[in-house]
Amino acid sequence: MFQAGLPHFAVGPIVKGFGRGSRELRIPTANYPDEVVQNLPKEIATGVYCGFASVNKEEVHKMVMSIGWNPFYENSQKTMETHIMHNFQDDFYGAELRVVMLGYLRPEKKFNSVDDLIAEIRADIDAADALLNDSKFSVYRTNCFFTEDDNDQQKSTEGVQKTRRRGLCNHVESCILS
Ligand code: ADP
Ligand code: RBF
Ligand code: MG
Repeated sequence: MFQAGLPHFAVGPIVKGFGRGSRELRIPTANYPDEVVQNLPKEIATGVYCGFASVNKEEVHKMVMSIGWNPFYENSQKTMETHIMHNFQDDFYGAELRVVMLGYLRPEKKFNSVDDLIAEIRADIDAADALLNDSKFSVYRTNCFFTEDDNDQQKSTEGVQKTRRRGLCNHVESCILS
């Protein structure tokens, strides 16, 4: 459960993938562009993670994330895709996705059928749902990383000091800031 490199914060825009998440699996995943994936520190292993996420600095939700080559589909490109545990009315391609990865759930697997893949992802979601209720994680859910404007933080020394005093914000890595 405890994994090198965690907690890990990432920020970036949501791009189009293969469109399989919603269509075939009924589990949509918001994909990061290659620049964010390439920016991951080496100690972040491929596999399935859980944590919190927000879209355009709105509400913070639980999330599960898959990092890797999706062995079931034999992708040639490494992806970093987040399923946000919330029912959204519409797509939000191009929006800013913020995530904090807090727990490592398992390595990526190759399954015999789509149904087996779906069942495993459903189990990941249930495990994440329970795990993230732990009070030790609430500090991340309410962290200023999800609410404060990075440009303001960079421009204003006072802002930087304020966020540092509250902690955690200075851990931001893997960022593509607009
Ligand atoms: P793609 O292959 O383009 O990533 P998906 O089928 O995985 O397509 O669908 C992902 C898209 O669905 C996201 O980019 C986002 O716009 C939308 N979406 C809607 N609800 C969710 C959700 N709960 N979690 C993640 N993405 C969602
Ligand atoms: N793909 C795999 O090939 N093997 C996996 O073990 C795997 N685990 C996943 C776990 C989660 C929580 C999520 C959201 C996705 C996972 N995927 C896995 C990726 C899945 O194949 C991918 O979301 C679809 O291909 C749509 O892009
Ligand atoms: Mg996707």
